[in-house]
Amino acid sequence: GTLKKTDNDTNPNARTIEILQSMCDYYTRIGDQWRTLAYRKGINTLRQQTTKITTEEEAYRLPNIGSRLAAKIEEIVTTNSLRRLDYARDEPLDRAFSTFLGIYGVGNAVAQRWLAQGFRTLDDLLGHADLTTNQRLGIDHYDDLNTRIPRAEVTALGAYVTREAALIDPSVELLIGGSYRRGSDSSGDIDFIVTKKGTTSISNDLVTFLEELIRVLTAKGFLVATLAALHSTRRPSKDGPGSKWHGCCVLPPSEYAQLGITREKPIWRRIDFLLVPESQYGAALIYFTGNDIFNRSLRLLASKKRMRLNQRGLYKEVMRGKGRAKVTEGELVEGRDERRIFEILGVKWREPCERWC
Ligand code: DTP
Repeated sequence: GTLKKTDNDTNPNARTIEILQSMCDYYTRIGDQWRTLAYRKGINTLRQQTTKITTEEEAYRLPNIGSRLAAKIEEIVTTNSLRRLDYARDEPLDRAFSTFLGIYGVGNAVAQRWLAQGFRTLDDLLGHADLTTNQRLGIDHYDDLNTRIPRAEVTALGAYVTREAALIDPSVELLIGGSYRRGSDSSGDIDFIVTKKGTTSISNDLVTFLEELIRVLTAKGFLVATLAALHSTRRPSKDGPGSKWHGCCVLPPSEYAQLGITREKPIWRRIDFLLVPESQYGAALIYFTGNDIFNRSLRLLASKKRMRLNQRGLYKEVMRGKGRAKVTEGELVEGRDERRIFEILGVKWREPCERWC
């Protein structure tokens, strides 16, 4: 049977998960990767339970839940809160830090620097800090860009883009990856994976297609901001220059109405386009479907089999040269076919909706 994540609203452990998630977010903010991972695994276990876990003993018997996490689960159920979280929240610096991390493109280093400079609120930043164009945009649209996108809206945004794309070049294929492909009822952003049959590299016609799509969607008022332009990569990366575009989009008001949503003004949504040659499509699908923990476990599995998995393909490690000139190189085994990559790795196929961990 398929193991599908239960929806947040119907999960008997929803409240426990919500509080543990806040704790997990806190550990992410302070850069504690080990605890972040432990919490995420525990949360994932709780999501799969069909009954409410109320005691420490019950929790401890589940996979990926250790004694300390089990104790916290009982504390949450009996007190409806977690003391540790209340302490973390009461730190004014932590509050400011997490606010700053909510700004698009802002990471630990920038957020820390602003704290050290004495800034505590978004208004402080707007008034004094030396902001990049993107940071300013991230502050101006802070609430929008921190709101998850309901699945129905992702579907509508996707249909809008696909319709325009087909008018430009019907042979180009577009697919929405990320949490949407995993069946999530909401997504943080929209990740379009764009490919064309027969391509073995990011060919000129793929790039020309995307340039034209962006031009048309901008002219129609659908795309409202560019965060990373197609040719902004300073150093050509391995996927070649001009392989991705990041920006913001809004759904036309008439489309909102069709979804049965009335909205004063449209909400800005984050949207990405990634160009992928067909020869790498399978590996790219795996990578951009995630989730990130599932990706990490597949990569670890590959390395145990002396292979390497990245967003371009599955590679076999081969030794070349002799003596001191000996080097390991990757030889492409499979890139095109998602199922084949699972097969070669020797793992059972998992539908996107089964890739939560
Ligand atoms: P969300 O609903 O929050 O958007 P998501 O779509 O899973 O969740 P992203 O849009 O940030 O998350 O990223 C899309 C996919 O890209 C993700 O599911 C897995 C992959 N990915 C992103 N970052 C990493 C990473 N650091 N390691 C491995 N895979 C990653």
